Amino acid sequence: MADCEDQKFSLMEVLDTFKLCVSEQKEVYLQNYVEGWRGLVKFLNSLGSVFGFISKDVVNKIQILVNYLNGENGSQYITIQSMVKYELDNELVDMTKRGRQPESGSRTLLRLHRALRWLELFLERLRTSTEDSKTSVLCSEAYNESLAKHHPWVVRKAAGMAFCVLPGRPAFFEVMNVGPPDQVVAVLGEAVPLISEVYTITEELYTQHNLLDLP
Ligand code: 1PX
Repeated sequence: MADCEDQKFSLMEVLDTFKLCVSEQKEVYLQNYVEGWRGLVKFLNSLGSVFGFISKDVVNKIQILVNYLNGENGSQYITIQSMVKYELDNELVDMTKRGRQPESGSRTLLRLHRALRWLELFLERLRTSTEDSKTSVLCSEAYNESLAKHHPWVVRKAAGMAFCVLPGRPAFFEVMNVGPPDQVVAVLGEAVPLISEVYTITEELYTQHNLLDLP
């Protein structure tokens, strides 16, 4: 029973995790970042097996990062800033094509980082949506503006098909588990700037080190 409860998504929980992500020095804690993504995976899983191929990819990427965090050089992976520095200083990142380091923390996090932009755009659209808005439309607009440009045709096609079976806005709000629609909108109003802050800090870090196109 307790396990079942553990699996239940709550937007508040994700919000709390993202709140803990950013340090006073504006560094991003990898542990909290990964926890935030774990929460989002719970949400995806509660939408049904059509989304399985997406959550599988996220779980795989979370696992790669967790392995670094728990590995012998875990102390270098406390923040994404320290991770990037450590991996670059030690030539642990494939910069132009995948080779000796195909699963560096930096390239793995970049995939989640791009997806975070999708999430930011999607949640903002959801926040300002009206009762008759279609989640599938909001979702694909956000996708086309962000992640889609990094995905090959076949992934875009599969994503588009998954969007079509998204529940409608009322059911979607229900799964978020925060109460009536006006409360969902209020929580989204809190969540979007937080996610946006984490996104911006990461984007600046990756821009500064010229890492936005890691293979
Ligand atoms: C309160 C609402 C919360 C909604 C939470 C939903 C979380 C969804 C998270 C989606 C994360 C997608 C991560 C994708 C990472 C990625 O780009 N991976 C690709 C590249 O990886 P590689 O290692 O090969 O370089 C990989 O090819 C991806 C495969 C899976 C397909 C990804 C489709 C992404 C669609 C995003 C929208 C999700 C819609 C969820 C509906 C709520």
